[in-house]
Amino acid sequence: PDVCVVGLGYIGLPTAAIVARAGCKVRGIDVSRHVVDTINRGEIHIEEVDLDGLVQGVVARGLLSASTEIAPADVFIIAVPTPFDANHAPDISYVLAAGEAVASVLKAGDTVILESTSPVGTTEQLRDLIAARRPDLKCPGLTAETPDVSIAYCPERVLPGKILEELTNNDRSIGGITPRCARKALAFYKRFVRGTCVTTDARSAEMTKLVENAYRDVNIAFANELSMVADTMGLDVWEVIRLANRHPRVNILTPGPGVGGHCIAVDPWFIVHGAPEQTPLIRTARGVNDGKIHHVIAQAEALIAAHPQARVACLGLAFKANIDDFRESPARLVAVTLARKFGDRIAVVEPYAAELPKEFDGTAASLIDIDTALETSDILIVLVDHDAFKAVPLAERAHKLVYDTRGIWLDQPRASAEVSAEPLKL
Ligand code: SAJ
Repeated sequence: PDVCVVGLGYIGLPTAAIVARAGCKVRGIDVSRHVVDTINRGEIHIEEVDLDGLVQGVVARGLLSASTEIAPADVFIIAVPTPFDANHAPDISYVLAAGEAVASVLKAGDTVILESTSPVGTTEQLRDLIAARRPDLKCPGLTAETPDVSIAYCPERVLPGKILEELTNNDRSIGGITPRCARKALAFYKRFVRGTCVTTDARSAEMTKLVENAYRDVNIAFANELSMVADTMGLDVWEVIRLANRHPRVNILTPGPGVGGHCIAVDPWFIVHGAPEQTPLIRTARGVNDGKIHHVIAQAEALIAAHPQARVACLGLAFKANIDDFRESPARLVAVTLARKFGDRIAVVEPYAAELPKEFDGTAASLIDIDTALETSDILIVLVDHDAFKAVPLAERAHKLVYDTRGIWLDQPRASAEVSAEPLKL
């Protein structure tokens, strides 16, 4: 089939490239002229392992092209953002705008698949929109007769940094507006997915995606809460978790400076918004994870203030290890807050950055490499568990004061790891 992917971001572009590699002719649509031009040159506008070579190859073979204009196809995949507003209410306007565009070129026999993380009921809203725009087409769930088009929800569940691998190997949930829609979408995904594709209804598939990320958020919140309890009690949280995880049915996740990224800190709100009375746990977990950022800032500030002559290196800006994505990153928030408060005493080490992000403008903080940090800094604040940081041997940091929010240096002498501040109450 000819395929049209609407939205060429972190999900849409890798998906378009993989579908093209499977031999389909793919047209990618994006509102950004820059994105479209970049892809048509065989280049990419986002960083993801191995994506550059893949895109270059499928563009060169004429299998993938990009455009700002929608055109007829047999299968449409919608992969546009679903942000939330100031009240944590989901904003599905990009999905509906994409639906409008798709509706304008839809024909009998086509399949429309929504991949964007969406509140429960969005796929039905998409169907209603298509039905309203195209009264000439019979839409699924609205007619007793065989519908003209199929509409399904199939969430992506790939991990940034492993997108191409996970796009192919992960299992997929495919939720049809009707079982027939699910089977149509299933036949399409089977072309390029090696994992098991499980069919269900659209609403269950929508909820499944939200539940996966809320599950992770709640479990990270448990680890983060433990880390704050351990600070208060003067315990080493890493030791406690290591021992507890020896229990066959316990698997506590890793504390950190808070939860970043574009999914885990966002998607739980879609559930809370849909059922505010029933979600005290999910809401509280969000609060714990956001609160952890402020706990780390306060602990770091106290440590730095207690050593007025010390020079400080913040290790990492990315939202997690070994990627160059600094958006929605607790590490970045911690580092910029310290830079604003302590000025030129603060340096930042981020091997994935060529320069400090904009919000550091006006601060006296500098970007240095890890070797310089080890030579010139007295205090090291570990904010990201990049492999490059993990690899620093004890001999090079034993004499430093270390605040290790990620637990990457468990051999660090305890005395120097202690934060001299009073533990914080949140
Ligand atoms: N984190 C911790 N401790 C942990 C695990 C993670 O502090 O033990 C932090 C990370 O440092 C990061 C944040 O949580 O700041 C999220 O990182 P992540 O690696 O857990 O997840 P993401 O946001 O990169 O990708 C998630 C994945 N969802 C799940 O694992 C349930 C991915 O499969 C989804 O496709 C993706 O969200 C998405 O697009 O929804």
